[in-house]
Amino acid sequence: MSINNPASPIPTQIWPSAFAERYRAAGHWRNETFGAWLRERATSYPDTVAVTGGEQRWTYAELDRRASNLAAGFLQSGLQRGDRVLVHLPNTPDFIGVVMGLFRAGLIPVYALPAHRIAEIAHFAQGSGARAYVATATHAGFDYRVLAGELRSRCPAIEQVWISGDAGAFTALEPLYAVDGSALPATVSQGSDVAFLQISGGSTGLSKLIPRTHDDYICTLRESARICGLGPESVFLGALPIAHNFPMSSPGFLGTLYAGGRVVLSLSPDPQSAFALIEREGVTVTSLVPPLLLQWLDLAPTTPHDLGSLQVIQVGGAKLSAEIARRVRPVLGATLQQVFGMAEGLVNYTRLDDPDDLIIHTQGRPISPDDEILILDDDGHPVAPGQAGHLLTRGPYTIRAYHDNPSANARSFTEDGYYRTGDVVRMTPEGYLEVQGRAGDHINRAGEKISAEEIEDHLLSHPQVFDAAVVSVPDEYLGERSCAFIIPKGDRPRPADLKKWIRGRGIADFKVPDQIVFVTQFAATAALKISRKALRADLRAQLLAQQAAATPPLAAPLSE
Ligand code: AMP
Ligand code: DBH
Repeated sequence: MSINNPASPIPTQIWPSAFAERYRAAGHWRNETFGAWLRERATSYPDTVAVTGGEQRWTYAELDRRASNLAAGFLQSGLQRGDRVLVHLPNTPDFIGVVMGLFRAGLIPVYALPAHRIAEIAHFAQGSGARAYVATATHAGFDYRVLAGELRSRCPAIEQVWISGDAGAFTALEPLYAVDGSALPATVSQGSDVAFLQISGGSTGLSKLIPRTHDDYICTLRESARICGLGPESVFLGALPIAHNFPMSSPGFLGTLYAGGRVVLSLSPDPQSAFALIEREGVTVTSLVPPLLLQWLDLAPTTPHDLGSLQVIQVGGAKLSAEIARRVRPVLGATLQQVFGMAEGLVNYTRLDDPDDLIIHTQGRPISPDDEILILDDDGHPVAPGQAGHLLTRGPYTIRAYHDNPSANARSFTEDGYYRTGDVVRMTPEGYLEVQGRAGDHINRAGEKISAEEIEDHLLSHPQVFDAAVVSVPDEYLGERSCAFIIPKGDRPRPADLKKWIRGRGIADFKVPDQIVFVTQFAATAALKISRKALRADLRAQLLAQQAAATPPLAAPLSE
């Protein structure tokens, strides 16, 4: 085990023994591991294509061999079982090769989105105690080698950097595929070991790290694949970034591989790229966020591509309106499946054979009968049936704790182990959930969650910002967009300069405020003791009222 960063413990995820015994007895946890099931699939159908991306096509046998070789290469470099490795790759076969290689070696991937920049990556590196970073050379106009250089100087604990493509000053990933890993065992892990660290969208402050075990994640993959009807004939298109929990596991690319199907990867989610792949590869299922679905619905009627192979379109990550949901079958010729999930665990699906009413109006019901659901009022009492309240949950694939984060754990989990999702839901008489909104202060921008607090902290470090409050504003296309209210200090910065400056802090582009409104004061702060939460709610309400009245800006605006 690594002694490189003794401050960051090896991740664990522990359920009380009575629960663990129950989940094993019920067959949710079967002591399966990623390394073992990949080997099993590769033995059962070696020549079936597992992964396609760009011009590459890897069979199950090839994926298994590549995973072993990478595992051997990673271990030869000095990494040891339990070490954390940041994975910062777009939708390429390398993503899947690398994570399968890490699993086989008992190394722990830490997932990052291609949109993440140095601020997020350094945070993940420090929080996880990672010793290595794997990235692509360039993607969507961004050079990850520059980021790698900054990361090495900020986080000396990162000893290894592997780059897919032209490695520049770093080590190339490609030669690791040629290391002979045939002597490695299929797995060195137990089902109860942590397989990887997923990241939360960050409802308060910076993203938190989510340790998921082989047992719990394979439980969600297996059941998700069953609920979505996946099998060896299924062809899943990864159009959203596959580091996201949704296209990774609900059932996503991992659930597809678990079911023996084929994964097709698109570097871009835009309909032009995706439609061509659907036709070429005979895609049967894919997962989208609502704004992307809108684009697909817009372009499908005139596309020259044949989309006839599509059977299921899953939509999740943010609330889908019933009006748009209704258009899926007539326009795309596929069954809509709503998916309401979270990287912490709980996933709800509408079932493929549900009546239209449930598919269009609800966000589904939990995967497992052992998913426990509480819907509570503000005082912590169960609401009357059908009323809206705070959703809390625990179950066989919902975590009991974040990695190394006592204060977040104290906030996010009850004493008896329920996860406070932050979502406000109501339950229909059929036991389906309708998402009403949320209690927390994040912005759900097209499925990407942005913490108001994280962005406020960035803004507050600008010399011309006296105070800042970031709120969500309804947006016809994105679902929500972000608006930063700013009280300037001295000369007021230009909104465009402020946006440029905040981008320069090295954060993901989707977190840069969409709108900036300058005000002379926050009216609500007159009460002094008002919480940030109340302040944000107040500013948001003012903005909405003003938009509704279509009158000029707020109480004391300076400019927009
Ligand atoms: P995260 O914890 O970052 O994985 O984000 C999960 C959150 O995304 C949930 O708690 C919800 O707030 C939101 N979410 C996911 N799917 C849906 C959906 N289908 N409808 C509404 N909100 C959703
Ligand atoms: O938004 C999410 O995080 C999400 C949505 C749908 C998720 O994690 C999932 C399904 O598993």
